[in-house]
Amino acid sequence: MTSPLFDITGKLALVTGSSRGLGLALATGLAQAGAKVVLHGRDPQALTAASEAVGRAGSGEPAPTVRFDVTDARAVAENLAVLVTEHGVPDILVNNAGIQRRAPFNDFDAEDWDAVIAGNLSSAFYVSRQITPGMAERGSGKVINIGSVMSQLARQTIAPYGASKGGVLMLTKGMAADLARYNIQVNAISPGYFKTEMNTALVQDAEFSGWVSARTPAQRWGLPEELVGTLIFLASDASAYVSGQNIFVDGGMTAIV
Ligand code: GCO
Repeated sequence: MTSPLFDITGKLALVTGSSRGLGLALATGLAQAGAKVVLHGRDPQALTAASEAVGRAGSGEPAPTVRFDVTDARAVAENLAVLVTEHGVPDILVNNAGIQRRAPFNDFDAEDWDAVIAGNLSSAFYVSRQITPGMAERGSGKVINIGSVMSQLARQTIAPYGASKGGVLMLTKGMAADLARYNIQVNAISPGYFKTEMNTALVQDAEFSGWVSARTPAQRWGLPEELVGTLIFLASDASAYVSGQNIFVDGGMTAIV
């Protein structure tokens, strides 16, 4: 018997970057919990497949989709205005969209930096800024920003990514500071190492995969569906007095040296 505190039946959710990877797993979990999930992506084929898969996981009907570049503030504003007109103001916003670029620091150029900051940090600002005023007007809302163990840790070749994910945690706290008074809770989930497309090269690298298992107390990569429980907590009334917080879902990685 699930406590009604965790009930998100009928809630409207928007998950950015949900045509594949962690975003698709998060969207599927919300649909399985009874939410009406709007999917977002840029690849029309991936989005169509995701719409059908999430539909099967939830209501049976293909999930609604929106397609725009989260790094283009105007496109975000225009497309989310249409979403709100068609579906209403989301109850749950998951800022998941993000990219990864890996290179030694001295090999990054301004374009790489700008792309990673825009894709991982500015995108969360652009999308939230279009949705939270409507949440404030309604007097309720849940924003979950997706951080990373790299919000707190660093490793070679991903300095821009870590900077962007560190910014996501401080954006989370800043949004919580301004929005909690409107009964909008803003929190973050920070995944550890998960087997997703973004990490395919790492999973296939036996040495790196061995390092992940040795560095993680759970001694394994995470499975995308293992993020869903934390998401439902932060997306439901169970977290009504939780704001500005970050939860690492990382098999214990950030708890140890
Ligand atoms: C990397 C990985 C990591 C993790 C992600 C977990 O290159 O080390 O992409 O960044 O997958 O950050 O949250």
